[in-house]
Amino acid sequence: MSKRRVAYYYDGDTGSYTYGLGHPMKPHRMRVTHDLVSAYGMLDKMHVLRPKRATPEAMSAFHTDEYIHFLNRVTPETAEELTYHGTRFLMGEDNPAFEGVFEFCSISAGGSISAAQRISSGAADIAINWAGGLHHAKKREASGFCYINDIVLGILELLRTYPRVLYIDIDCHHGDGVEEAFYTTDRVMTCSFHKFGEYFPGTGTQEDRGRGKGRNYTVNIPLKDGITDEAFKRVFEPIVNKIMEIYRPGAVILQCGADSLAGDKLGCFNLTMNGHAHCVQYLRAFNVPLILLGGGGYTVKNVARTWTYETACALGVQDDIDPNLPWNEYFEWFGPRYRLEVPENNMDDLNVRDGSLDKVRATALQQLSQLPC
Ligand code: ZL4
Ligand code: CA
Ligand code: ZN
Repeated sequence: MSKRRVAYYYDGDTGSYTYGLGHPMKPHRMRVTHDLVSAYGMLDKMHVLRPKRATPEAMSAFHTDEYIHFLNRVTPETAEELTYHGTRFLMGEDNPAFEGVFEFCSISAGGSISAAQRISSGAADIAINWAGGLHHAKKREASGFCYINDIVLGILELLRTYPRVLYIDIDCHHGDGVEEAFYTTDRVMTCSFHKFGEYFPGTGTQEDRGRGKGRNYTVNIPLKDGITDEAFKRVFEPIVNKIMEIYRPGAVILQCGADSLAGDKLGCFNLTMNGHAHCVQYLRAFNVPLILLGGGGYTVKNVARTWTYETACALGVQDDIDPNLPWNEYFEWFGPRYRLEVPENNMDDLNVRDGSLDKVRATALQQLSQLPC
C-alpha cells in the first residue's frame, strides 16, 4: 500500500507572527513551506484543514491555569510586570512576550490536537502540523522558543483512544518537555535523538530512562557534532525497529525538527534533506497511524525544502517530484541552484571517529531488551 489518507493542518495567519528582531525562530518559515507545497501541486492530493484554535481549557490538559491565564493576557508592554521582572513564566530572551503570542500558541496547539483527533477517529492515516513540535514547553513555564507544548496535548488526545503512544524526536535539541510529561508512565514511550554536551537544554543522557512504571520507557540518544545520514541511519533504524517490535504503539508522533539538517544556524548535525526525510519514510512503512510535526529549523529555505519533501513522502509521491523547484512566491530565496535539496557539508563526524555511536546504540538496545514483550 503506497497511498495514505493525509490530513494537512495549516493556518494562513501563522506566518505573520514574529518573535522579534534578530530572534532565530521565524514563523514565516511556515508560509514559505506552505507556498512550496502548494507550488508542487500537493494541496489537491490531501485534506487541507485549518485547525480550530486551542482554547485555554484545552491547553489546561497539561499546563497550569495560572500559566495559561498569564499567557492569555501578557503583552510586550505588560511583560516586565506580569513575569515579576523576568523571574516567572517566560525565561529571558529565548521566550519574548511578542505581539499575539497567545494566538500563535493556540494555532500551533490547535493543529496538533486536531491532528490527533483526526487520527483517532480513523479519518486519516497521516496527519501533518508543521506549526507544531514545540517540545521544550513546560507545565508552568515557557522554554527554548516554546510556550505551549502542542505535542503533550496531542499525545494526551491520542491516549483517549490508544493504550500506547510512541513519540520520536529528531530535532537537534533534546525533547525535554515531552520526556518530563510522560517520565513515569508506560503508556507513552519517548525517544529523542539530539546533540548532547554543552548544548541547550543540557538534559537527555542515556541514564535518564524513566521512573517507576515508566522505567525504560524513556529512550535518549545523545550525539556529537557532524552526524551524517549514514551514521544517523545506523542508530535510528535498529532502535526504532526494536521499539516498534517490542512496544507495538497504536499511534506514532514524529517531531521533525529541521535544525538537525546540515547548515542550520543553531544546529550542529550534517544531515541532508534525504537523510532527514528517510526517518519519515522509515516510520511510514510500519503502517501505524502517524502524526508529523515541525519543531526547530533556523535556516528557513532548508526548513521549507525539507518539510515540503516530507509532505511528499507522507503522500507517497516523493519519486514524482521535480528536483528543480517550481516557480513560487519566494523563488529567489532558493538560489543559486533552485533545487529541492539540502546537501551535506565537509564537517567532521565526531560520532564515528571515536566509536561513540556504536556504544550509544548498544546501550539503547540493551535498555530496550529489558522491556517486557
Ligand atoms: C536568541 O539573537 O542556549 C534570542 C536566542 C533573541 C535577539 C536579540 C537578543 C540577543 C540565539 C538564541 C541575546 C540573546 C541571548 N535574539 C539568548 C541559555 C541561553 C540564554 C538566552 O529547536 N541566550 C539559553 C534555546 C537556546 C540557550 C534553543 C531550541 C528550540 C528547538 C525547538 C531552543 N537557549 C543562551 C542564549 C537572538 C538570539 C540568538 C539561542 N537560544 C540559541 N540557542 C538558544 O528545540 C523549537
Ligand atoms: Ca531531539
Ligand atoms: Zn531544536
